[in-house]
Amino acid sequence: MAFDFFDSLRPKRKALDPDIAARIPPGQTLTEKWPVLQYGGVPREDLAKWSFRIFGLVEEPITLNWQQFMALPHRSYHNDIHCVTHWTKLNNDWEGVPFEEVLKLVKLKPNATHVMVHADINFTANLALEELQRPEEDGRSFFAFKHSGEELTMEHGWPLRLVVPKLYLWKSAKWVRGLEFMERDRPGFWESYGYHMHGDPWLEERYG
Ligand SMILES: Nc1nc2c(c(=O)[nH]1)N[C@H]1C(S)=C(S)[C@@H](COP(=O)(O)O)O[C@H]1N2
Ligand SMILES: [Mo]
Repeated sequence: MAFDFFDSLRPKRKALDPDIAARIPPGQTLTEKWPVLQYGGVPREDLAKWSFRIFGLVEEPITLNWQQFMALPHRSYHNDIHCVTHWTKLNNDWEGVPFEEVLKLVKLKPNATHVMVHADINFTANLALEELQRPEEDGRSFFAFKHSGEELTMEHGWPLRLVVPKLYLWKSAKWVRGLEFMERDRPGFWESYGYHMHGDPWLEERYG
């Protein structure tokens, strides 16, 4: 092929370390920054009025206030996040409440198989219960309140967001306010606009 002068001027993409490359799902590009994405505005949360509701197919629905939620056990997590808009951000350090600790607060009815995550402002995301109960090595879901040692910023979900590390980030509802247990899958907000019901970045489950 002839020497392409213009091509020779383009910055060459640095070859990625194979260990890093193996962590980038198909169709994704690395970002160092953390883009902010949501439908609509950033809610003004008020911790004094904040509540977290667990309802649907549970024996006894419960509502926790902020103090009660924060009294649950905390853990740190390290993971990579993948947005359906093609960016991947590696090595996120989080502090959060394990999903399984929240699940312990209720007794599920035997027909509960799916969860609708409810968040401000009128945001929902659907998940299979199974997805939230993956083994530790597969990446556990959690309710994050810190990133990089700092409280979440308002745009990234302060005071609390869900993090579902194995799925595209749209499932990781910011400003999360509750869980509704269901007997079948139902589309959440983005899913009702054509996003995939599951959303595995490794399978490129972007649109349904
Ligand atoms: N409450 C709420 N959570 C949300 C959304 C939203 O519109 N509302 N958007 C989702 C989408 S589409 C993405 S890509 C991620 C973006 O998270 P980030 O802004 O922290 O990068 O948040 C998800 N969580
Ligand atoms: Mo998104």
